[in-house]
Amino acid sequence: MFNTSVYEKTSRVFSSNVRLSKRFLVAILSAICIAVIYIALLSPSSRGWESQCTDNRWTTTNPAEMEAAFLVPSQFTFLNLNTLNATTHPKERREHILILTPLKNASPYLGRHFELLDRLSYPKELISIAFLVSDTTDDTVQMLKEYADIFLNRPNHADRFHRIQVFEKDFHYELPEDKRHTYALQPLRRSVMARSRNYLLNTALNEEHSWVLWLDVDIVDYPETVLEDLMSVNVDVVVPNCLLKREDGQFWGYDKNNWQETEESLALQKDLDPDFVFLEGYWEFVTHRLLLIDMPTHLGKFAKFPLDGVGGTFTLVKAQVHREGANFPAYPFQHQMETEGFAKMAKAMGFGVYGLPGYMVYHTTNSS
Ligand SMILES: Nc1nc2c(ncn2[C@@H]2O[C@H](COP(=O)(O)OP(=O)(O)OP(=O)(O)O)[C@@H](O)[C@H]2O)c(=O)[nH]1
Ligand SMILES: [Mg+2]
Repeated sequence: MFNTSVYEKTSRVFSSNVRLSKRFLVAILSAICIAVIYIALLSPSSRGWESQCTDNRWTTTNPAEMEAAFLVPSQFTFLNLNTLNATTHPKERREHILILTPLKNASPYLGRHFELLDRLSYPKELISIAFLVSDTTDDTVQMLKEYADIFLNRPNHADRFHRIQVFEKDFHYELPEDKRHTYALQPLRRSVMARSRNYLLNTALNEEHSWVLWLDVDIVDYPETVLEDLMSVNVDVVVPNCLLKREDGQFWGYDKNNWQETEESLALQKDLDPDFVFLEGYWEFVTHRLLLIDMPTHLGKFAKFPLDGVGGTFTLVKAQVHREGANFPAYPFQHQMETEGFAKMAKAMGFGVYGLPGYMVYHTTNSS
């Protein structure tokens, strides 16, 4: 016989068990939700730290170290930028210079590059060096770490550079070595170089720097006093004459991106599409500009000529020029891109751009 009271009792116990396990389930689900929300909103990776860190080979991925690195206390800073100048007394006034070099597969040149930097007569404690390495397949980054280790840890403090930084940013731009100087590919190549230079500049320039030197890694000779010499010219942007030392001992003009507009070159530009990019040193299109390498060299080292375009092999810039916004256009600006576009931009902003045909620096020979 069916016992109703037992049934009722059992069903009461059963339903209270169901209520209990429902509560348990709700509790578990809530705990899971809270954990998920914590992970999604509060964990380090959600604050963009992981992506920032993994961007950089040298940065730890250990969460505790990341916390320590990024959880710095909030800060207040007051800086009087009015006193930050680039003057003709750079050593006395302790003016810092930032030497910037974009790099790609540069390991064969790094030894000589650091040897020349080491020889500079400008005080090392006023020199910061920064590299931007892109799309590299050789051991450039490893070598830079080793050089940085040497030059930052020398026993004598006066022999140590102030700072060495290496940044890596890939643009996935691959071009066969034999096509690098092909005319039709130059706007694309120059646009990638412009982006590299802008990344480097925007990452490395800080409130210490009065001067910026753009220096290609394959410049193989220049005078020890080059920084003081170029600073003494006291103009916003200045370039020496970059020649190529040939194996037979002769010298040829190398950096054709240092130039002055002429009446003919300006007339030519009037009828062209604004997006047409002028390139120097190509028979495919004659620009009629006056190149620094063709200017008189017998007037002395410091005879200066106004320029409208510069290259990046060896270019000294008062940091103020970059700070005020002149950078490297990755698009056609007044028919120019990258370093030549930078010169055009600096001129448009009212800065002075000059070249010294009698002051020589030398590019490596193994160039097309
Ligand atoms: N970041 C970056 N640097 C590059 C790239 N290509 C060249 N570089 C670096 O930019 C500087 C100038 O490049 P070069 O290849 O010497 O250019 P160039 O002097 O016009 O050409 P060469 O006659 O072959 O020397 C050097 O320091 C190179 O290592 C690139 O795609 N990305
Ligand atoms: Mg070169």
